[in-house]
Amino acid sequence: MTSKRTALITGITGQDGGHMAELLYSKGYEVYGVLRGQRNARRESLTREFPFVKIVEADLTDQTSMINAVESSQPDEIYNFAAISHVGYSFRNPQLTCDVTAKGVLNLLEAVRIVGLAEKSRIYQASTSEMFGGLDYNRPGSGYNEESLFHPRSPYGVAKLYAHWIAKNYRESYGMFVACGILFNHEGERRGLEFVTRKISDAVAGIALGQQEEVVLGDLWPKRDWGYAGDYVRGMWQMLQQGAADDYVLATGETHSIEEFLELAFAEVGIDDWHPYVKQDAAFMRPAEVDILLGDPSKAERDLGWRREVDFPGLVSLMVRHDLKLRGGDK
Ligand code: NAP
Ligand code: F7E
Repeated sequence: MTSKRTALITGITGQDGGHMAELLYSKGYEVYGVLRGQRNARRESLTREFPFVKIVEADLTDQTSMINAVESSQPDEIYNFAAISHVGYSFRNPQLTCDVTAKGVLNLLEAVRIVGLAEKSRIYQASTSEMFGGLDYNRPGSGYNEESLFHPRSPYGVAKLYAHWIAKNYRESYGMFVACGILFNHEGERRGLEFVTRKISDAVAGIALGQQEEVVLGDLWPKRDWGYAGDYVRGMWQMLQQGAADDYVLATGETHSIEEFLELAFAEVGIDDWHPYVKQDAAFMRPAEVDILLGDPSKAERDLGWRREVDFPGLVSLMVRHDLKLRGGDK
């Protein structure tokens, strides 16, 4: 009889943590999730939505707790999603971002070595397109790929670049299976309300239902390569099933502005002109902006057989429909 494969997910209460918990459970894994804080507000929804997840209390910045998390779960696979992940917030809290998003990854890698699981545990590190930087520094051409230059433009991007390189360093130095997924923006029903896509889909639902009058945003011209999170967690899992660890870009190969997102989101509720409903405020602008992100997922498509299923209009539509339902609309 073969025993169940075991996975440890950090960032279990976040967007990708939820999608990955669902995917791994459907594949028959025993799923452990790292929950931080003595009174985490998301504990109740986590246990309600994913009763199968075994919670381990730990914090990425606390080495001892990470050792205990790895020791008690003995994972075959670790998905490291925990991070300060909001770019704007990282400008306001740069040291915390460094402690969690950069040094936290070192704590996890060391925990795996200290517990003696360097050969057993395969690790997924959540790297990001924010490491590339945008047009002025690093022209995307037909899309950034695994060989493109890095030029991060935020404390978040810089912290993730450290995490990316320390992950590669542990792969090269200790032969650990550490795969880095360089993921472009991925969104969906589980996206936090602090990110622009979900902020818009939630507000559009509120406006359509007469529950709010407007939405206040920052810059509308930046472009992002937006995909669906459910498609992307499949690619992350595939990365850990390969013969050797490597780095892969997951992206759609298309880029769209926030204005295009607004256009489609408002059209979904029958509003043709979104301008009267959108205000701008410098509070939502960043000291340095990444103007355009466009990814080239050719390597993942070729080597992993990864394919995304949801396109840009499909993504906007599913998010708006989800938020209409959440806010009590019957559409
Ligand atoms: P998310 O929704 O913001 O979730 C972040 C998670 O990290 C939350 O569960 C949070 O827990 C946890 N966390 C924060 N600080 C922690 C700490 N000190 N110790 C333990 N856990 C901590 O992020 P996501 O969108 O799912 O993204 C997952 C990962 O992929 C992140 O590392 C992100 O930077 C990266 N990434 C995301 C995208 C994207 O478009 N979504 C693209 C590229 C890379 P609490 O609930 O306790 O706050
Ligand atoms: O911003 C602009 C903002 O915060 C997208 C994270 O998952 O993806 C995400 O980072 C764009 C930026 O995502 C508002 O200035 C305008 O140009 O939704 P976002 P992000 O910064 O691209 C990458 C790949 C990650 O790795 C990150 O973890 O939208 N924008 N107005 C706004 N952004 C927000 N949040 N709120 C606004 O009101």
